[in-house]
Amino acid sequence: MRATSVVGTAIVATLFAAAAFVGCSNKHDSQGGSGNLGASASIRDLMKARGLTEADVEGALKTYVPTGKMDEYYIFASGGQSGNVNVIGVPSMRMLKVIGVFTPESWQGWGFGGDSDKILDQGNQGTHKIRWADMHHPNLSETKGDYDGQYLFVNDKANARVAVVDLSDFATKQIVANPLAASDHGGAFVTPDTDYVIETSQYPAPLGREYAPITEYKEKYRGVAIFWKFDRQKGRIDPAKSWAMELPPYTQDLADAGKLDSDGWAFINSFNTEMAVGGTLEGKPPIESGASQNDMDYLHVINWKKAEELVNAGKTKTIAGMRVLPMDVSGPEGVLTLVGEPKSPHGCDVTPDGKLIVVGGKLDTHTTLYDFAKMKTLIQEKRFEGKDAYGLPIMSFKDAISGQVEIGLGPLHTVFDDKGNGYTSVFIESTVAKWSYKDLKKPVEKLKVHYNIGHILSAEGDTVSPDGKYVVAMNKMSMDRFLPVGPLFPQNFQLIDVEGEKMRMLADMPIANAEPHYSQMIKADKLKPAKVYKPGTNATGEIDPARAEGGKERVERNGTKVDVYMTAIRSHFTPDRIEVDEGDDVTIHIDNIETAEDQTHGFTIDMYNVNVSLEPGKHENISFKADMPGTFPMYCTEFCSALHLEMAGYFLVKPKKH
Ligand code: K7E
Ligand code: CUA
Repeated sequence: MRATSVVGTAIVATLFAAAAFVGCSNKHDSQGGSGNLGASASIRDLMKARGLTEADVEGALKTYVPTGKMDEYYIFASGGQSGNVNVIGVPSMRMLKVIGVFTPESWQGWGFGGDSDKILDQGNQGTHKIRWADMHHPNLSETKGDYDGQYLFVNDKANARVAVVDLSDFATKQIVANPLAASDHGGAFVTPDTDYVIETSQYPAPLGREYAPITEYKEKYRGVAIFWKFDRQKGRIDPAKSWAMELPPYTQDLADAGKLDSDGWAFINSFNTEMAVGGTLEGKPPIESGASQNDMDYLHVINWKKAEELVNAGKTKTIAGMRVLPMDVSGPEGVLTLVGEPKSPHGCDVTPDGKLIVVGGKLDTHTTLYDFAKMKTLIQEKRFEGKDAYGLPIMSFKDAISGQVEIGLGPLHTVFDDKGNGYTSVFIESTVAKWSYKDLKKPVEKLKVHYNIGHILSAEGDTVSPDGKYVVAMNKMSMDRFLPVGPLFPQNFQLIDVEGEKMRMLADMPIANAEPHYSQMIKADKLKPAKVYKPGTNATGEIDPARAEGGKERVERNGTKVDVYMTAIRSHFTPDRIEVDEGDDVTIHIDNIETAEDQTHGFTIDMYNVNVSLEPGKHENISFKADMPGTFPMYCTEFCSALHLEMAGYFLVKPKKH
């Protein structure tokens, strides 16, 4: 149970005083609100009636954002298996948007016949058209180690892909498909100036996704880290300038880029250095137990600046079209070095000063703090205690760390505030542990969460200058927190106030569409989203050469190819009738020619699986074969005006004579 803090009591006391002063009456509540509570309801009566404690009222006061006021922060949350990004306001914990990324999202018309299909197709793997993702780690673009509010990068663990979201319109602009690995996890982490977006594999497999029997695991299976080069001018990843590093077939897990002192370096932890491959049907132990034999797994310490030089010097081999720096180069060159980490680690988080790497051990009760300066010296002086099976040098664990902090049962991820504190999610205990990475003592405080916290995030937490203020516990379970909705429960984000001496639980937010993994929180005033598009803007952000303009609408026919140039404006489409022959290849080039903000139209052709969202100025190219003869209404799917229902027309497909 929560104790009421001194701060909380003070706030509530002030509130009561204020209520007494105005008599807490609703004399001018004609705008609604608490009208039905009666003119004489005092705050205390209200609390009593609703069964609220003073701590509850404090939480409400600290998170309520009245109509007309805005939140202070955005959260960009992984949408887990939904494959899309959830955008949430803080402190209100209100959902602001779902950004369609890897998965069709029909309100935005993401993946229903318009140009977004081409972006989704960039993420196809092999012969498979992939339309879902297991999104884990969103990362905001950085300049000098601070979020700059320009781009968001996300990874797909299930199909090894990375996407680029442009925060000028909150829309996905690019998906890159990893050509080397079939799954990833350590991504999408950015370097301090967003030169690179790092994506590291999870489950080892032959690079380039070749077949190799599982009995050849040690020889042929590999891990990999891709350094996707980001072209800030274009706002796109440049695959041609990207490269990769071959890693041993240990199951690489989380990663983080160094900053400040450790800029130019990256860190990836791993589990299953036993290289267990399962075989439960043949009576062998499952991967889960085989992977927990050794006392130590390996943290991979990568000097990516130097790796980049070696890549540019041509020390690579090419696999599946990508330059790959092999281990027999990176090991001896001091570019890839290992150091032990306690059993089955999970989180890997660099402190804001870049001096320490905090690793949480799922099966250990500690977080371990690796000292970057010590490791750098060990690598420079080639002071190693041995080599692994792949010839990679191993540093002594004792010499590489500055200490360990006894956290509790199942520490996973750690985030930071502005005062030198780390906040670690403790999975098995279901707590947030607050401790100081300056003095490495036991946690000063633990706060219960409900339940099974996975990731944790803090305000501007991955920057060189975190804000403190808020931490959010991202809980896997929500038993007894929300109205029951059947056996699949929502997940639970819990907003925690970390400004004062003690952590205070402020609010719960059910996440109804996914199991989120990581999220980041950015100060809202760093973003400058557009309110309307420049006329003719397509899904890639360019002015489309095929844009339709008012007065120039037309239908062009060339054999069986039909191009329709169409505009949408309250409350009609021009043209509003299209007649084609069965089998024609139809492209509708459609523009919303509105210029006023929030005047969105939608466009669908019934039964043709076509739906696009046309925000003001937006252009879409919709291509399909008119393979189904008949009479199909087409209409605007957004209630845009009083005559919205009249914003309609017909798409007629004349049957072929057989
Ligand atoms: Cu769920 Cu970051 Cu993929 Cu931990 S990971 S919880
Ligand atoms: Cu346009 Cu409804």
